[in-house]
Amino acid sequence: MNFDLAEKAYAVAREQYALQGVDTEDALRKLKTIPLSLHCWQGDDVGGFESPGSAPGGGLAVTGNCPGKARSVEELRDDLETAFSLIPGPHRLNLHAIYGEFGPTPPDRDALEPNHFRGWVEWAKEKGLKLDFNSTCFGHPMANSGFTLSSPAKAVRRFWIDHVRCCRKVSAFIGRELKSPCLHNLWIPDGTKEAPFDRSLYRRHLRESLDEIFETEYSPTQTKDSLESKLFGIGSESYVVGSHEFYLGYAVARQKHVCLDLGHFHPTESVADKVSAILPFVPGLAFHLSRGLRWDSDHVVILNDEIQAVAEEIVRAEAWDRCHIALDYFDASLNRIGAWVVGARAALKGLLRALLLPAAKLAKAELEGDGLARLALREEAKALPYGAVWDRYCLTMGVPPGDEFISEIARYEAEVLRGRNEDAKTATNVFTSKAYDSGRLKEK
Ligand code: RNT
Ligand code: ZN
Repeated sequence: MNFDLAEKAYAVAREQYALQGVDTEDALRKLKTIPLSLHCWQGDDVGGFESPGSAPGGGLAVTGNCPGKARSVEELRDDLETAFSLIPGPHRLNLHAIYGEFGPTPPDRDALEPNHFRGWVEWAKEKGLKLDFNSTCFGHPMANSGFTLSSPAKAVRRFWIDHVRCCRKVSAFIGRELKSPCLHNLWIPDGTKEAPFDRSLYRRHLRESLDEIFETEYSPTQTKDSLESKLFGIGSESYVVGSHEFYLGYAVARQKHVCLDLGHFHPTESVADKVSAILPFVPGLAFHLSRGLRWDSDHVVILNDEIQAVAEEIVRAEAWDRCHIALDYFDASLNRIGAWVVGARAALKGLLRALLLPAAKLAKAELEGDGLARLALREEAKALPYGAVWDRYCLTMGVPPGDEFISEIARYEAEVLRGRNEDAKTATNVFTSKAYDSGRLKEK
């Protein structure tokens, strides 16, 4: 990058924005306080480290076979460090329960302990990162029936209730250690391919399971709970137990966070519009920024209208401590680290553009009922030189501006990823192999 040119471009942009009543320095100061929670599972196609060669299950599909996926916690951390070095701003990492350091004999999921995640906490302390956490209620024989917390089988419910209780304990431990509340998010795959006869049966079970899970209270300085709904999944096309309405009702009644995944609603439904509708009634919101192409396909986030609209609503809400922004997609057809970087930078650009809107002028037009000015101001704002402000942000944060990160990724691919031996990840999943104690499945 030509630094002289970048500086001149920023000086001009700053003046142009000032003419619109926007202080670019203010916008950058604000942006610097907004962390994105990067999803660890993009690094290894939602496999996890319970055993080599695990696949996600639960209707989640990862396509592509780009070489170099992380095969161990160490490799995943190396990849994350590379990604973080190319994304400006404060960082959080979103872990799933299957990413612990389990040793040669992993515990079953109902016996997870904070110790399994101590290594991540130490690493996070060293790198100045904060962590979030997710229960993993899929990719396990106890989820093979298509139900977990809502299962009619008591033993299955028991197993998953215990799993989620362990995960909340781990989350509280993480939050305490890192002195930053660790958001614990819960998504379950429960649902049916064909229409069930009794829809309320499963929802009753789910409500009771959640009530039992949340009996243990943790300080919100340590962990907060969020519940993630879904519209449909592969294998749950006709009925999803944890629908948006179900969790919205539950979250309002029990004061939990609602997690809005951009791929989990009807394609023409605006998730952005939900922000101001839900926020007054719950402690906070979580977002899974994603991109569904024709379905909940979890494509890499790009700066599209939807991301822009959600970013604008988050900025309007000014509820930074109540809005947790995470990424959720998985693409194995591209360099996985590059996929993290492109998506995170797109989300940050959306937030920056939202912070750079001529807010005072727009608010005035709205209050005066001047619909044309409101429309025109938004349209013209699209042509303002936010790219120069973005480059400035990257440079001041010590991260490559513009497209310079592409060569950094290429270098890492040549030096590190190409050397990873794919064959090393061929063993069977201990939990899907015959070694799993099938007696547990039969208990009623
Ligand atoms: C699934 C949900 C969920 C998962 C992750 C891996 O549809 O979006 O958030 O993507 O937990
Ligand atoms: Zn999600």
